[in-house]
Parts: sequence; structure tokens; C-alpha cells
Amino acid sequence: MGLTLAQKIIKNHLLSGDMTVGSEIGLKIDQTLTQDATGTMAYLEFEAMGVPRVKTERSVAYIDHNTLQTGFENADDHRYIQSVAKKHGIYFSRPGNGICHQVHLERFGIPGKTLIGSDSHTPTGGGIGMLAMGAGGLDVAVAMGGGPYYITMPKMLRINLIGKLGPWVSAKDVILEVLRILSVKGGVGKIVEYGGPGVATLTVPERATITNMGAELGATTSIFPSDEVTRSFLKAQGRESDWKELLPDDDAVYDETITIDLSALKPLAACPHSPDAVKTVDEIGPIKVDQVCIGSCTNSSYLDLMRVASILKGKTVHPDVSLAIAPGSKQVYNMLAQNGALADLISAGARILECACGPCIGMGQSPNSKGVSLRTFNRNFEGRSGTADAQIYLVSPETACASALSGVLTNPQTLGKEDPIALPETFLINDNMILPPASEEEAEKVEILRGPNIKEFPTTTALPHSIEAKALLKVGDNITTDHIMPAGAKILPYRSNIPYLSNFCFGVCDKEFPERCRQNGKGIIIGGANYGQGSSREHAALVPLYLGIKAVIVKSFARIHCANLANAGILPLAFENEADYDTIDQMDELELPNIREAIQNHGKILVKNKTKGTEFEVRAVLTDRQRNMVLAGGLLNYTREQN
Ligand code: MIC
Ligand code: SF4
Repeated sequence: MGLTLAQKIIKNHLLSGDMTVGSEIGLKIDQTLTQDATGTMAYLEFEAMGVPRVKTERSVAYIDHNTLQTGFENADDHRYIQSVAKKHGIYFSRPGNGICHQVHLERFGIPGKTLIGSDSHTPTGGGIGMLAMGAGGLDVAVAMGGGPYYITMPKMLRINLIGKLGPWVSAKDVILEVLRILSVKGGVGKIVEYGGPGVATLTVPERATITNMGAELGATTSIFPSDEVTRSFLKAQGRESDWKELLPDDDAVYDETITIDLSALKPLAACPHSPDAVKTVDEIGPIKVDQVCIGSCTNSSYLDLMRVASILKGKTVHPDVSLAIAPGSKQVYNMLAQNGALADLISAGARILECACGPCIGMGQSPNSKGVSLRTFNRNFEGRSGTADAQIYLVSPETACASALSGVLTNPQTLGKEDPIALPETFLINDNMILPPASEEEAEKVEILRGPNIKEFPTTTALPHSIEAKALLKVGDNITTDHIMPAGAKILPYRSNIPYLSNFCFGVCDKEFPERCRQNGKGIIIGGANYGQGSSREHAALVPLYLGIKAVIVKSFARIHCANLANAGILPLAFENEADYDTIDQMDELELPNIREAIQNHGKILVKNKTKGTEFEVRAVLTDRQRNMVLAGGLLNYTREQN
């Protein structure tokens, strides 16, 4: 039986397990990346492991999220990461050099290699034929130390692309169509593999837009083949020697296949507040727009911004619209500056932001009250923009520009003839903002610079024999990590200060939650389906841990968050019978008797609702390895026990 593209890479990197769908496999990781908002924690964890030098082929630390520097905290954390990187063999991409996923694709990604990153959009690397996955910081730290990365062997979902994109329809519309078909939980437990004749019509940056936003499907990752298009991209990046062809076998077997005709696609938009609430731009109609933001790791490539510049050239942004543009990398920014496109953006009235995540994670540019903001980003979760009642729509750069000019949501197909935009034969290559690590001899002398923002890590204890605690919070379906542990300009600077962060836990849903936790000392969270979708931030586990959360009982989990809970020693449990969710009320007194024994022996897990006098069964969403980890009180304790 032939292999799919992803199965080939998995086979070449398999360290443990067999490739049976649903069983745990351990993978050798070739490359890692971190960004600063998750990186400080990841490097503290790496330091705690005591490994002097990373064992990967390439590890890169990016600074791209926390670049506002409204106080000393971020600059201190950046300095810490820079010094750790220098000492431990990690390349350091300085603030200003760009968004991790964009820069990694340009300068480091290699077809056929494995990459994990402490950021959920790491699958951007799938655009170049990498097996690239988002992970919690602790898992990235373990991979840097040479340890395997564990995932559940996913099913293979093929998306067969036929036809060719029509004028004014672009890669963003392709992934929005996939989200419309599959929903934000449609990719859970699957790798999405793109194939078919339509693949050759898409450039690498377009492919990367699609794999990037595949994160919103809940997929383990998404991947494109590495073909001649990939070769010319790498050649233009001066890295042709990194190219190799990578295709699925002709007789590869997929668990599921979906066909999308690129020629039939129309400009689409994801409506508030979910990336899968997709409609055509025409269906939504000409709603008034207050803000347009272009950028993020989804749509900030050279190709995207050249398209934007060609639309804006010689025109002026509508008087009621604020247009912000953040180029994805210094390479993109510099090329736009050199060829004059930047002047077209400035002259049209765009507010140019630095090459960073910026408004995508609520770092500035929060919209006005009830404001409608069109964004080329990948997430429109409630409150993420920093304005609680803002209405965020996710659109392509083409739709964003057409609307910025007209002041209302506008189908770009009304703009007339589209200028042809091609990828350059050579990109501008200047890696002067990427600092290589110190040599092994020099490394010993490098001093780690720690600022006062770095606070103690919450401690964990072994799983007790039974748990008795109240259901301190009950939430519904599709709870995101932005609900659990919000980000944004006011909170993000404190990513290495768990006690401070804890004041904001679940702030979007229930501001009293942290106080309830403090009063009760311990608790259980009840949730619906796809709990923990979105970001890879392990803070969404570490903060509840700090607040005394012992278990999370839900209908189903998102992959990375579930792993983060287990790493933190919090029990991830799922209802055996989803209807039991309805029998629990917030503040009910719950008991999990003999839970330790049940986890150890794969026994039945019974939950007694002492308030209601009922009981129901749940199952642990844990592999055997994770069972041992949770018994020990999390991955760090478990690793200490093993050594
Ligand atoms: C995001 O897009 O939500 C983030 C911010 O990049 C996160 C990482 C984080 O929370 O620091 C992600 O996608 O993993
Ligand atoms: Fe940054 Fe936004 Fe991409 Fe997350 S999704 S890495 S915040 S640009």
C-alpha cells in the first residue's frame, strides 16, 4: 500500500509506536521555533532540563508578538530569550525581523523535515512540504533537548484541488472554503494533505496561507507536496540546495477526500466570531466598515502586499476607514521599500506597522466600540481584537483593499482588471537580523539575563487518590484559549508571570472566575465540544493549574490544549455520554473517587454529583505515557522521576 506525503515524513521520523491511526507515535524533530509570547516559558523549561546545547538540526527563537514594549517587561523577556539562545545553540531572530512563520518559511523551512513550534500556526511550514506542527512550550523544550514529540497518529484527509483561481479570488478564499466545509473541529485528529492538478497553480506563499489557517480546522497539520513551484521559491530565497521533491505515492490511501474546484470559488469572509462562520462577500452585503487590517502570518507575504499596493496605488482610503498594514517580514518590507510599493501604501493613507503580529493578537489597533473590522488574519474570536463588542470579519487582502477604498464590504471582483503579480526571481536576502548562537567554547561565558518579570513556575503534585471539588465554571462549545487565557496589549507582557496572569483567566466569559478559584482553593471546569481550540499557549493550562483546577470535563478537546493540560498535570476527561453535560450546574459539588487507581489501571472513571445525587462516567483523554505523567503531577515531575 502506498503512502501519503505526511505518512512518508512520519515514517522517516518515527522513534516510537506504529503508524496505526489513533495510537501514540513519537517523532524525531529536526527543527523547532519559538516566539516570544510562549518562548520565555519554553526556555525556562528548557533551562530546567539542564541540556547545554540544543540537539535539533535548527532551532530559532523569534521575537514578534510582544513588540509594543509598554513597560520594561517585554524588553526584559526579549533580552532573556536572546541570551538563552546565544548560550544554548539557538538562532535568534531580532524584533523587527518579522513574524516567526513568515521568516521561517523564507529562511529556514526545508521540505521533508519535521518542525514543531510553540505557536499553533507552525503548520505554515506545510506550504513548503514540511511536517510542521504547533505544540506547547514544554513539548518544544523537550524536542530541543533531543526528545521525541508525541502525537496521536492522525487520519489522512486529502483535499483535491482542481481548476485555477479566477481573478480577485485568492488563497485566503481557498482556506475559508475549507473551513466552511469542515468547521473549526473538522480537522481534529487529521492531517490535511493538498493534492491534485490545482496545486501546481498555487505559489508557495499561497500554499502557506492555506496551511497556516488549517490550524483553525483543529487539524494536526496541513501539507502541500514539494514540487517545481517549491524549488523555484527556494531558489529565489538562495536555498535551492534545500529543495527535494516530495510527493505522495500514486496508490496512497486517504481516509477521506474532498474536491475543491478553484475556478468556482468566490471571495469569502468569516463572520464574527468564528473562522468557520463563512459566507460569500456578496451574501453578507455592503456592511459599513470602520477598520481594515492587513498582515499577520496568514497574509503578509511579498505577493500579498504587492497585490495590496497595486490596488491602492493612486487612490485614497475611505474617510471613515482606518487602514493598518503590517508586512510579514523585514524581507517583504525592504523589498516593498526598494521597488516603490511602500510609497503607494503610504500615499493611499495606510498606517504602516512594524513587521510583527500586532493587531492580530490585540497588540494595538483595537477597533472602535461595536466597530466592524475586516482583517486578513486567521482568527476572529470574541474579544481577541481588544474591543469586546467589535465585529471582526476575516477576508483576503483583495477584499480588504476593495473595502478600505469603498468604506463598505466590497467584492474585489468589482475592481476591474487585475494586475498580474509574480513572485520575484530572487528575494532580497539579508539575514543581518538573525543572530547565530555562540560557539560551544564561547557558550560557557554567556550570561543569562533575567528580568524581574520572570516569576515562579506553578508547582504540581502527584495525582491524589480521589478528587472532591466544585464545578467552578461551566462553559459551552468551541471555547478558545483566548477565552481561557486572553492575550492583548494589557496582558501579553506578563506571559512569564503566572500569578499576575491568573487575574484574567476566563475574563471574557466570567470575570469572577479567578476569585471563585481563590475562595474554593480547588475546582473542576465543565466544557462542551472542541474545548481549548486556537492557540498553543500553555498558559491556558498553567494558569488554571495555579488557580487550583484539578480536572477539566468536556465533550471533546482540541489537540494542543489537551496535551498542555496533561503536561501540566491537570486531568483531561471527556463525558462517556455527552448528555450528562446537561445534568451539571456551575458550583455543583463533584467527587471523583479512586481516580488515581482508575487512571493507573485504565479503570472506569466515575463522577459523583453530590449536589444532584447523580453519577456519570467519563474517560481520560490520555495515552499510556500521559497517564504516567498525570499520575506524577505533570511532565516536569515525570521527567524528574525518570532520571
Ligand atoms: C495566536 O495566534 O493565538 C498566538 C498568539 O500566536 C498563539 C500563541 C500565543 O498565545 O502566544 C498561537 O497561535 O499559538
Ligand atoms: Fe502572530 Fe497572529 Fe500569526 Fe498568532 S496568528 S503567530 S498572533 S500573526
